[in-house]
Amino acid sequence: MLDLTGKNALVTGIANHRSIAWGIAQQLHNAGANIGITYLPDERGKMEKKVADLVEPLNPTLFVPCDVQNETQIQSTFEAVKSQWEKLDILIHCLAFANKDDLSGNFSNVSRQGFTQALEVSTYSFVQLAGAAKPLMTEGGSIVTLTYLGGVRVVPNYNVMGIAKAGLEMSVRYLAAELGTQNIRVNGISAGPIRTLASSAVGGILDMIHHVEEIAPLRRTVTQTEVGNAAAFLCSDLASGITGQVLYVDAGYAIMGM
Ligand code: NAD
Ligand code: 0WE
Repeated sequence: MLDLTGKNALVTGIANHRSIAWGIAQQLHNAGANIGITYLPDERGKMEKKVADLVEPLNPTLFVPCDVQNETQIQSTFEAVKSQWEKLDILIHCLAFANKDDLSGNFSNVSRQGFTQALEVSTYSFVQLAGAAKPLMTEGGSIVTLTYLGGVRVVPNYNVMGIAKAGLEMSVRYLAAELGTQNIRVNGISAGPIRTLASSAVGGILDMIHHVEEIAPLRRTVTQTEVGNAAAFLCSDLASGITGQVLYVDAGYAIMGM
């Protein structure tokens, strides 16, 4: 059975009740994991309050700010893990960012700054968090990141995020090869489009969702809970032989050719 009791799980990327990371955190909690949460802080502390209220039912034993563009915050996040938990078992990387202007129009118009920022926040952060988790996963572990089809095929307007996700999926493989010797598994989940804070800011997301509902074998999109269940599986002993993979949780959409 899927059992995560005794496992310490650090979850990044919760912004609100629609976040994929929220679906994942709930399913890890349901499977018995001890939960730690990181959030992206803002000046007024609004995010801290919002996320704290949301995650309260999961009784998190760690709740720390972590802007992945801030070296100090990444360091203190893993210092907190070390001092309060001693060991880490599960790391969920569930965040991405690109300038809104870079998610429409011609890809070749992307600026150096926009390209760099998208890859720093969405791709490099994964490598960095995995590297920081490595010495704390003393009993082995499981690392999961969230990716999208736009990283392997052209999805109109996904643009620079597609390049970031391609790098992310290749990072899954290089990290899996490196961390495998410590029995740390590294996998990605490629989720179908879901209405979240990030995706709702994208023009035409509802049309994309309706397209998936017509074409996908299951004739629907997926939910945060379904992604959360797949993540819980990948983090459990049921997936002990699986590493370096990208698992599609997309109602089958990506298999279709016509
Ligand atoms: P979301 O807006 O709920 O989550 C994005 C998170 O990224 C937020 O919590 C935000 O605070 C965080 N973030 C942004 N910049 C950050 C920074 N500098 N430091 C720390 N955190 C930062 O949206 P979501 O759709 O749940 O996105 C989560 C992940 O799922 C992303 O990697 C996204 O690419 C991926 N994904 C989303 C979909 C979809 O359709 N929604 C599909 C496939 C994959
Ligand atoms: O990965 C994502 C969302 C990524 C994202 C979204 C935003 C919107 C607001 C990253 N950065 C930002 N920055 C903002 O300012 N998805 C998989 C959802 C998504 O985004 C798209 C999609 C889909 C699907 C963008 C264009 C086309 C399709």
